[in-house]
Amino acid sequence: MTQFSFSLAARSGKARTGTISTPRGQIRTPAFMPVGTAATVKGMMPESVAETGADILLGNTYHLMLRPGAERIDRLGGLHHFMNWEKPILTDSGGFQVMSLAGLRKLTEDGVTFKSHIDGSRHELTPERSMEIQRLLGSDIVMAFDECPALPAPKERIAASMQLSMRWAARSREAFGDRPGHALFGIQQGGLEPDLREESAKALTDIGFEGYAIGGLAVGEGQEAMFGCLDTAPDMLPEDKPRYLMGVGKPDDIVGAVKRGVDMMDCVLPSRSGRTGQAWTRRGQVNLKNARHQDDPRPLEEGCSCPACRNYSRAYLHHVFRSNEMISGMLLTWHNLHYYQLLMSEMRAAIADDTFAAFEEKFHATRALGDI
Ligand code: PRF
Ligand code: ZN
Repeated sequence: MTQFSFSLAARSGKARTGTISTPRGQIRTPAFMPVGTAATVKGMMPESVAETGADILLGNTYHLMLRPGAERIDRLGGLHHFMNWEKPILTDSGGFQVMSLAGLRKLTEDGVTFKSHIDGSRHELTPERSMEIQRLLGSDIVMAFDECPALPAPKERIAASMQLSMRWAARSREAFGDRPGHALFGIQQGGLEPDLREESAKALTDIGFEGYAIGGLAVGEGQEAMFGCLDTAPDMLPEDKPRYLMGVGKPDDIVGAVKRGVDMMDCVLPSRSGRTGQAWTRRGQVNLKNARHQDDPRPLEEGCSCPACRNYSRAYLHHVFRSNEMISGMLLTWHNLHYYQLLMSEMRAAIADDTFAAFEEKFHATRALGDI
């Protein structure tokens, strides 16, 4: 059986391209993971998600433990079978979602207790329970249980939270055990403080993980501050392991992160904005809600091979959005995920050719032209 492994094929500056191999298939890096929170990428059939070029999806411990329940998914054959996605799945560990979604929360050394945002019922998550849930789901890449403090926060608060996350990382490693073909990723924390990021990276590498995530960013600090942190944070993590920037981002965030040595990312943006009439193209963001599209027979993006652009006009996409038709979110989500995956494949090719700087220049020049 294929074990979990990562091999780097090429670099261009700090940008890297390679392949993660798992028993469920290969993940080409840099990789973008569409978000399938509730065992579905909203508005897309899984085969369509695969057609956009996605090699891996992200699922959520928090949502699935509350509904339909991890034990139930296990009895029904695991998350891959349940949602009809046989390629790799990475699951987030739950702590971040508890902090952003749950009602009434209590954080202790042991873990976090909280009230469900769905029905108000009480639940507990600890590193051990998070590892158990992610095992029941059948996740291929399991994330360590961590805490992500809201920024800005005083440095002492960020330091204490990071140190708690590092103790939880050690408990996650212990509870995960030995599971050939499955990987456990540690999560670096430490806010925007380089010395705390260093301390966190050292704690994680001492424990030892199959991959390393950069957590605690894209929480409202802005792109400049995030890039400032990413100028050094990826270099603190082992070179021979995948680096995953959690919850990022817009297309220009993704290009900037890859430039700084990030290999994997996930974000709800392409799917969520598809449901609110927002499209992402080479020329930047397009709002299909805008009346300027109502008589426009042209496709959303000239030259795009996705079904929304091949078969429909801007006028139609505008009409179905205005009419609240389900196909609106379906078509725009498809286009957005297609564009994100195209962006990733172009970056992989540019890194392989060692022309990433030229790619980046063209990426920004095309966006500067604006829509139309
Ligand atoms: N930790 C976890 N999940 C996350 C984050 C984190 O810090 C972020 C931060 N952008 C998104 N998702 N476990
Ligand atoms: Zn398209």
